[in-house]
Amino acid sequence: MALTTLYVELLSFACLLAAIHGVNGRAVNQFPEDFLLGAATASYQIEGAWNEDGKGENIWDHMLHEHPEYGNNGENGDVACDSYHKYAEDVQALKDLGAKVYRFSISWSRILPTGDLDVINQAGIDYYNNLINLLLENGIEPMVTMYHWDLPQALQYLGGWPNPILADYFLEYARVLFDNFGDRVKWWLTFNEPYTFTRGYASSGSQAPSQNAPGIGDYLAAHTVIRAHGMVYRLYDEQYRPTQNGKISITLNCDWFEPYNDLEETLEAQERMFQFQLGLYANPIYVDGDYPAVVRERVDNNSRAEGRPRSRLPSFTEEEKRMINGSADFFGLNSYTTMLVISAALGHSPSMDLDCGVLRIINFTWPSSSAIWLKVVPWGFRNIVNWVSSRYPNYPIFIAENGYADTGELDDEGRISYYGQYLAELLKAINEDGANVIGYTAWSLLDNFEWNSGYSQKFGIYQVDFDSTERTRTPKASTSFLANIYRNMSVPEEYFQ
Ligand code: GOI
Repeated sequence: MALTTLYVELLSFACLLAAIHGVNGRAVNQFPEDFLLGAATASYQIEGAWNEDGKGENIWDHMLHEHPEYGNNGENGDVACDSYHKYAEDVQALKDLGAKVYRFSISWSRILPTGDLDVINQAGIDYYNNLINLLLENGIEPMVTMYHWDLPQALQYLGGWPNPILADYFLEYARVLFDNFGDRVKWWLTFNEPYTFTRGYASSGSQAPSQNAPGIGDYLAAHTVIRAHGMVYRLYDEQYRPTQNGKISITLNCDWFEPYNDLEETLEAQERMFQFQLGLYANPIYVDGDYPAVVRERVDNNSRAEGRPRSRLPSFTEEEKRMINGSADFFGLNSYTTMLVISAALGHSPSMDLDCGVLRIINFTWPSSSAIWLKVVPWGFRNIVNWVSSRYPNYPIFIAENGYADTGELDDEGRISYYGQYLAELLKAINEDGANVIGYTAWSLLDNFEWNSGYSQKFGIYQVDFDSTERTRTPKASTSFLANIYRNMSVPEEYFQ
């Protein structure tokens, strides 16, 4: 063989290697060895038993009982998947899926029916102890969300999250969780998607508690939530980490925002959208203890123009900034889709929409799901993971939610295609772009109560028969598809072509 030929051969061999292997020498379709793959749920969406064994009323119970018209055909979470009684079947489903981690949430009012320490409901503690112990017996790590939107109604009577005292109540609740479960739970998330649930103080008819105070109540709620998160992180760090040695963070939601065109003002709008949705929370926690400059400036200016004596966006004290800055062990991210963004003066005055000044557009030419907001845009997932990885470096990322909605069929080709493509893009971000991602919990283990959409939108890897009192769980086609990925720790190569 001529030397030149050998050289060409070597060169093409090297190219082939580069195609198969990413930046870190692992095949691009392979997850890192210690990567945690699993599934997620939330208390109100699956447990049911809304008033059993001493559980107190929460804001979703309250809102949907008072206002069934805010739900889908009057549906609510009174029974849901009945996981309060059927948790052993959920654990079996996780085991069959080959999940290494189960992300679930604890219902605050099942543990503390009044939200305070005057009543501690032992039946509630027993329920979560049974679940946690069964998970561990089956080799599945519990990841606990402390708050997935189900505030004790008793605390809403105090005004809910806009009332700063809620941070103190949340701290005491967290202490009860660490005391009772922290010996076995090593993964904690304080809040799920504060951007989403603080909408409950901005408008009525969708998110509980349905309080109409746009541009004021939502910022006040966010402020309390960020303080509460920081306080709980410091509590864990100082009093529990030395003996319990777990990890604690928050999970924030952000989809990819694709600029509608390449005008400078559109690129600025894209940046603003990221900062008003993600930066509002991530900047204080992961950057410098304070709100992003663009958010501070725009809300302050608008507040002044409205003739107010103070900004609608509160300020942290220097002590609070120090407490909040760096209050996370990793970056929890929920992401589902991509939207187009363009600069626009929209929304009523006052409102966060008007402060932000960005129109989000659903691109109806992209492949759809059964949820109008959820378009299947796998490349956007790679983009948002890389955006988070570069803007908030030094923090490993845990994808706490990602999933697809359909109408519940067992032969769920759409879900298979979604997970195949999205996980392939996630692997490209990890293995080709160098993002440090440590885990992924698919939303959701089960078809469940999808908030305002009730039982009409199905996100489950397992089907649940809501017409049967048994709430029978049945694997879908996607169950074995994901089980293969979870077992092999790799995504089939066809999703990389
Ligand atoms: C998670 O939230 C959540 O943690 C889980 O509990 C949940 O089960 C899972 O997702 C699945 O949903 C038409 C701007 C009406 C404002 C079109 C742009 C309303 C409002 C399109 C775009 C749709 C995931 C409701 C995050 C709430 C669904 C946040 C996704 C809001 C719309 C919009 C629209 C818009 N969102 N959620 N929405």
